[in-house]
Amino acid sequence: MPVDNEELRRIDAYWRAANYLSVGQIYLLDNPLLTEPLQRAHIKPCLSGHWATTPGLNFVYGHMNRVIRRQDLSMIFIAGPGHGSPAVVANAYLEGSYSEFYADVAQDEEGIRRLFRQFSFPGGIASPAATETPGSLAEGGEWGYSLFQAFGAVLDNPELIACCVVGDGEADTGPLATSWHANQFLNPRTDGAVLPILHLNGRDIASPTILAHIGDVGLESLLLDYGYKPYFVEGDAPAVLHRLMAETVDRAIAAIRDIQYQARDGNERGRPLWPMIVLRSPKGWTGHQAVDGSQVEDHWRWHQVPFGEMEKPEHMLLLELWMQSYRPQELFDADGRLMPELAALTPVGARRMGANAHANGGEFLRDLRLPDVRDYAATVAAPGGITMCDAEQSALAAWKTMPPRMRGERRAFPATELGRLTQPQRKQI
Ligand SMILES: Cc1ncc(C[n+]2csc(CCOP(=O)(O)OP(=O)(O)O)c2C)c(N)n1
Ligand SMILES: [Mg+2]
Repeated sequence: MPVDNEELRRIDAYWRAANYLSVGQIYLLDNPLLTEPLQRAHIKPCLSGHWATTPGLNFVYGHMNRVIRRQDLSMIFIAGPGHGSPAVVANAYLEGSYSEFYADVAQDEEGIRRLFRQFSFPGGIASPAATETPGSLAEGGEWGYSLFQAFGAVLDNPELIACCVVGDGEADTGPLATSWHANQFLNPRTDGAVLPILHLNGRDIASPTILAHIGDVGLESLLLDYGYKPYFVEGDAPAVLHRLMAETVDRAIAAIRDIQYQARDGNERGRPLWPMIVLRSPKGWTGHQAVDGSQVEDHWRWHQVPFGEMEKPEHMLLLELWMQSYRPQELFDADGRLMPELAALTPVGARRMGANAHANGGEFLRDLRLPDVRDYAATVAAPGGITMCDAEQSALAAWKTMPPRMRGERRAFPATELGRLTQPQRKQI
């Protein structure tokens, strides 16, 4: 479906709103709508948080909202760079799911003040995205597991799509580097899909990352060999990138649907090539290029809090100019409510990524009804194990096991199947 300019203009405004709320969470205690000139008393005494990954996460979230709304998708958002929690929280707030979970953080000026104050603050919320963040499965402070979590989430959930942002530094870790192979466990007939977004912002904290520096040709061959068709979205001019991203996301979702339709119609064509997106954007995008004469954009100085020492008037001015550059008066009305034309950009109800039941712990909880282990007590002379064969079948069907040595089919085995195998058969897989 073609993307019209008016829609892109509004997506850009939504992105600015998310960026504004993200900077505010890192810096502000008060004066949330900048209705008066910033003063030291409006700034947190101790600054913490991560900015540089945040504009990229906001960019992806806004574009996923667009495709969810248009195609009525069930999608969850997994942030590998979960240290960019200001983005995850800002988007849950903008779509309304945050205020539904936390009524005191309402969608008005006082709610924005509380949203800002609570971030990484005594008695408030953690600095990384965590399970307390609506729609967040990950404990985002721990780097490296996002992709594997995404694949786990879609097993046996044929309608679900997990959008998983992978940081390029994260991609250099052992757990993440091996998780690419998890697409081999997906059955497009019975499982959902993962849409990985490899976010190449060039660095982890300070060091250049491997995948950002092997060139597009090398990266494409690597990803193709892993079973992905990468679509590249690269640049730093927002207007250009919004169009490219919107068109690319549409193509990627169409490719996922094609793989699933073929498989579900019984027309599997061998191992599918799953779509993914490579997003190359600057680290610290939309912030200042330099502070005190030192480069910060696209630089490690942007990774956490780009500048402190807020008693310096020139730093106060930098912060004010930075936040005003998002033009908050165009984004929020005088009461602090998101402008209706921007609020209309989010999906509604359970389609909002912050409200999707698949990513909100507890909504799908059911007890695993296992037999009493004491019934299996036995005196053993050497270390042994407890049989799972008699556990209730429905509990075992949900329990997936990936045997480490696989000579046969590459897939996740329900424990029910493993339970039926004889010892020699188990050795075969
Ligand atoms: C297992 C683990 N090791 C180290 C860290 C510390 N850490 C936090 S963010 C970060 C760099 C992240 O780089 P990248 O994935 O490229 O994300 P970016 O911020 O560049 O988007 C590191 C090393 C961590 N959170 N978890
Ligand atoms: Mg990075």
